Amino acid sequence: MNQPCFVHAADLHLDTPFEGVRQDAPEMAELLRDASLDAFDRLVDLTLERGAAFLAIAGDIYDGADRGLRAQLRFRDGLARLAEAGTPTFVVHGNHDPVEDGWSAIRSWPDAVTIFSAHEVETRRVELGGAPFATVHGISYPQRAVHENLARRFARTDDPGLHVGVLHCTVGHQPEHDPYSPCTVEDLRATGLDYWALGHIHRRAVVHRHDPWVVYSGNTQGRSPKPSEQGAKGALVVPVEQTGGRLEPREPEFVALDRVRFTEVAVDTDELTEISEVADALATAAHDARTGAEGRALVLRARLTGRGPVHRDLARPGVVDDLLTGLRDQVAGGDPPVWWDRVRDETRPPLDREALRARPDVTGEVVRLVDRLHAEPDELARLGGEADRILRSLGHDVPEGRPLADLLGEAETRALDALDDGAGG
Ligand SMILES: [Mn+2]
Repeated sequence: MNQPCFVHAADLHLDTPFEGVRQDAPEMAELLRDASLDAFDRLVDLTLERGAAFLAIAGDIYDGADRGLRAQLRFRDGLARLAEAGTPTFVVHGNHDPVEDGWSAIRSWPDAVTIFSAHEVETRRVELGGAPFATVHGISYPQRAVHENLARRFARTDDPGLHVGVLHCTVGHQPEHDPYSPCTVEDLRATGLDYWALGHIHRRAVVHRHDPWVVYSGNTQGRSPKPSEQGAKGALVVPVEQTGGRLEPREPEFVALDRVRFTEVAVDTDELTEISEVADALATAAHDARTGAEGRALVLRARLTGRGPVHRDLARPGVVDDLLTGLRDQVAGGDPPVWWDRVRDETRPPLDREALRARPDVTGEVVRLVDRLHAEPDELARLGGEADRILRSLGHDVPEGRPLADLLGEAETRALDALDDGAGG
């Protein structure tokens, strides 16, 4: 028998239009058109395979308030499939699909489906094997912009079992997302609930462990090549254990459900002397990304960093575009498809230390200090020991087995990069 568990997902964004992926990759465009819906079907499969007690979906089911019919029917069919197996689903709406702004083609849902209202927090009880298992609490967004701290409306009831909150909200400072329904971990803890199944932030994160668990499952399918949409996307299976007569959630298990994966690779060009080596390094990175994606289609972005001789070549007109075209040709016709979205050149000119040393400013001071330390190994060793002590006291790992002179060189490069005002060759 499976361990008792429930499934937490959010931000399905069904029928998402996938901004930022261009028209000139027809195979990829076709895959992307169905990717969010396929990920949802896989979510239903996962819930059934694990024999989960219920599925909680924390908002942004649809990408836009107009909610395409195709997405609505697919969603209903999936929840009906769960209902037939006796598995309840709990759904809240978020800022992308608020209750009052949206058009709903579906007027009746199976009994096992709860779409939480936008008026007040509602609670539903779930049984497992005839015994009380959980109470699920939730509230939807009435309209897009919700500035009220909805977490404050939740409170644990006397019902036995696990108490799970389903909410679309912003915990703490989240610069990449609109701060809808802002709250703190303390607000969530004060409710007395055991697990917060949250949505809105697309990057998966366990914000707080135990009493309560505060967790963003992230979205089920990446939507664009930007950072919060990169990497594996899917849902969380949350195991539940009985300890001392009490049911408690355990560390959630992530299961990837995405069909198309957005990945960024970074290539450091410091040691490269020719453009052909840059192309080779990118091809290798693509190969590795493909292996890591386990049979999924890939949308790739590359970032070129470092200060090497190829900087000058990359800066010539048309070179980066040609590099991109060459990469696209290499992966054309692959199955599963791979699409290079962009190559960004962030390389900088090699540093001219002689010129920098002569400068009267902080940049010059950094170079002179590094030279002094290289000339005085005892002083360097003393500083190295001091740095180790500070790192340890802050709970950081101390790099081992690397000569201090190497570390000093790296520190200099970082400092000079940070101070860079166009200095260099
Ligand atoms: Mn969302």
